[in-house]
Amino acid sequence: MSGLLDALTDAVGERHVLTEDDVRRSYETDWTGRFSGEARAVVRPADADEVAAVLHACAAEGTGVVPQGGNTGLVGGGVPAGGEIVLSLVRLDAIEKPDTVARQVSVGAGVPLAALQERLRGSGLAFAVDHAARDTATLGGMAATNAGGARAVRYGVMRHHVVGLEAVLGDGRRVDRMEGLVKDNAGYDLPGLLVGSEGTLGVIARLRLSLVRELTSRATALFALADTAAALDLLEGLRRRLDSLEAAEILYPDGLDLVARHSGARSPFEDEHGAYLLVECAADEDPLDGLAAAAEESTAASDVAVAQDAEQRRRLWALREGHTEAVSAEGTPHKLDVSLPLPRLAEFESRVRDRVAEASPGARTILFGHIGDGNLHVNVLGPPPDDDGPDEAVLALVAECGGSVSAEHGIGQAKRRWLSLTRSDDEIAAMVAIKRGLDPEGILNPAVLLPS
Ligand code: 2HG
Ligand code: ZN
Repeated sequence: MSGLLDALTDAVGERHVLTEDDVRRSYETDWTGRFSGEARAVVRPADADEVAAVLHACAAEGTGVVPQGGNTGLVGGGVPAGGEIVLSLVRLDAIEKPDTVARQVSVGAGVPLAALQERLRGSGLAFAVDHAARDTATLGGMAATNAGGARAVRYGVMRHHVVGLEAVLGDGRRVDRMEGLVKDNAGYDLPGLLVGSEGTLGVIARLRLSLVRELTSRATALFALADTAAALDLLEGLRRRLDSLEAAEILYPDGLDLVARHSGARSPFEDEHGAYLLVECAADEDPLDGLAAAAEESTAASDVAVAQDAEQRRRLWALREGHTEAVSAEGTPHKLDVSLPLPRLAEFESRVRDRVAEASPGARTILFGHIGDGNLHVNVLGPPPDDDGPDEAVLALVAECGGSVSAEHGIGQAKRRWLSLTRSDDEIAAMVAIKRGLDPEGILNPAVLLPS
């Protein structure tokens, strides 16, 4: 053990090898509190060379390495299962000068999303992917998990905005594709392979990201609806008419009650409704008239609250973004982040609560999510963290409905058992072959994603 610690100290310096119990603790448990394991040490390299030195030291000892960004993950993908080294990327926090012609920027893997947003504000350029954990989630972690978020309905997910990256593979070899070539068909897309690989193939040290135009006018509205089918109906009309549609988020009354209880944020409607659709449009010119006209054309909504200023917009978003914290304030949730084909989404929503109740009588099932992408967040409260019953019930229904067991959070430790529900044996065998090719010693995130 001391041989490994000495080698890690040589690699990153004594100050950045953390071994004290209380210092390690915040790196050892994921945001949900459901996944936790003891790390042998937490190491914090400063650049790709130091990352490579850490991997080399761990490979020599056969010790697993868990890459970690801001530790906002929700599936145990960035915390140890027990005995690994946590490789924290937070010191790789440089943001280079954006290239305004290419509309690209190079960033260190440890840059928090909000830091990039702040740096770009007012520049005419913006980063397309956004989500509620923006203050802490790092761009490296977002790339490693192929994060989605609320604007995917317009811009797609992380994968669509990573032009290149610099990474160290499990066997110490390097991938360095930071030139920002939009067109580069010289062989396999190695950066593309690393995006979404959850730290199992390589450690991302830097990223070359594409940017979009900064849009300064926004219109936000919350629609009250009878049910999920009506929300999809309204969404269809809005998409047909509005190029400016940037977010379409579904909420339900029990989730809103929880948010009200824990944050005080209240629904703008007096009556309770079966479902709510939060919609945001962004454009150069004020998109409000277009949104209002499209809404009027639809007969799906029972009521609507339109934000008149930035404060009202913030309040509507607080109803949506307050869900994760409100759920966790009630206990340790089982988080099932799932994707459904849109034509089956309403059916899934109408059946999932009963399925959970059959598996875990008395459990509470809170739903919300990015309906425009067919992405629902199913949060189950009540069953103990180590009871897999509700997870099994939800994911089996997802498979029956033709969906995916992970939409945007990844497989992590949480859903490893169920990868085969939505991936064939041949596909998993191909993934295992890639893993063996890039990480032959199996040291990278060994408890995550693939079957053991
Ligand atoms: C969100 O959309 C995040 O807010 C978290 O993906 C979802 O807490 C969750 O289940
Ligand atoms: Zn989400």
